[in-house]
Amino acid sequence: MTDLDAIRSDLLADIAGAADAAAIEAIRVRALGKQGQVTGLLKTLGGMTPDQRQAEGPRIHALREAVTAAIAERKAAIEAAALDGRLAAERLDMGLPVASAPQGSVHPVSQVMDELAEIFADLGFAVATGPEIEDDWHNFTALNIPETHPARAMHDTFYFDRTDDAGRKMLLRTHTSPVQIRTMASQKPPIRIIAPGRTYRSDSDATHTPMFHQVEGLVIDRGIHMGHLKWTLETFVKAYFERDDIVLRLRPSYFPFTEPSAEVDVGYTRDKSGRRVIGGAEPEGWMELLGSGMVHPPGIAACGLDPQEWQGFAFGCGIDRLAMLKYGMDDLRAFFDGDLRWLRHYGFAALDVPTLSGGVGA
Ligand code: 2U9
Repeated sequence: MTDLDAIRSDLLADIAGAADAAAIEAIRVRALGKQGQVTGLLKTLGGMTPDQRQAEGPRIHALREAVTAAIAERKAAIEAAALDGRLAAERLDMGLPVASAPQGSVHPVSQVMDELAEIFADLGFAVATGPEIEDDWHNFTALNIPETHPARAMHDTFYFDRTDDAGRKMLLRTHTSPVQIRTMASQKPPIRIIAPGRTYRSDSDATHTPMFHQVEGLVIDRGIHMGHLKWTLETFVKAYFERDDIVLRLRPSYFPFTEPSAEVDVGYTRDKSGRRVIGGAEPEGWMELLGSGMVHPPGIAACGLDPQEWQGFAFGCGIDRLAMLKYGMDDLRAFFDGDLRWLRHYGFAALDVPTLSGGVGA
């Protein structure tokens, strides 16, 4: 065996035996570094005669290539083994059962609020919020509700026994309308918002609770008329009840903040067992669902807008009632009792896709 053959087999054996990245790097420096063994051999070529160089050159270069290739191969094998080791050690078993069953459920009111936000987002409405502790100017005066209105009475509204810095009486908001007042005062039209949230009135029986949930909507834009109001409500009710054969009936009504105003009824039919079902092209009766109207022009002017240029419509309804009609609960009070059996029955899993029957026995 020549010297070169001996050097080659020693180096290749060392490379094959290298256990980790540091060992392989040490061999690379020893063989191919500036002072390395193979580099030294390459340097000897310069001092050789042309004949010697012709004979030795290819052999030394072949040695360098063999050592370089063996180092690269061993290095890749060491890195792959290290990665395999890490993958095995750090393995996450995604199929492992969770330590316990998922806890809790989404309350139907939260579910319906999500549905409302989604339906109205598709129609270009943003969700607006405001304080639940209000002053009587935002809750009543700005909405054209006079001092003598019964809703302002102590036995209908929860007042605090203090006033705010401007001397206004503080109260728990009786509707979400103050959110619309605040939005009109702080945003330039066009405005398209819904205001869902908690509201409070001194009321308590099977269909009224002191705290309940409302959603109100407001659109302010140029050229708005009752056709926009009717189309928007029809589109909403169809999307919410997930059927196209919905017939709405608008009845003249009165609200201090809208003129003209209309109660909106939805047509119902009956199923085989005689239960009322919302929808059907030929209604057998009507259920009151929403209040609505064109925003009273003086109200638009009070928010600093020219009512000749800007018009609007508004609507409102109870979220709890919407939930009851869609998901079949019959006692409003149970919504707020915190009874786990009720919540398990009517609640929704966090990732549930809302459907007509999703809340029942889900
Ligand atoms: C502004 C202008 C107009 C909001 C409206 C209703 C009709 C309505 C209640 C009925 C019973 C909800 O469930 S309920 O408590 N609401 O019928 N709300 S129009 O109109 C507004 C609000 C704000 C500035």
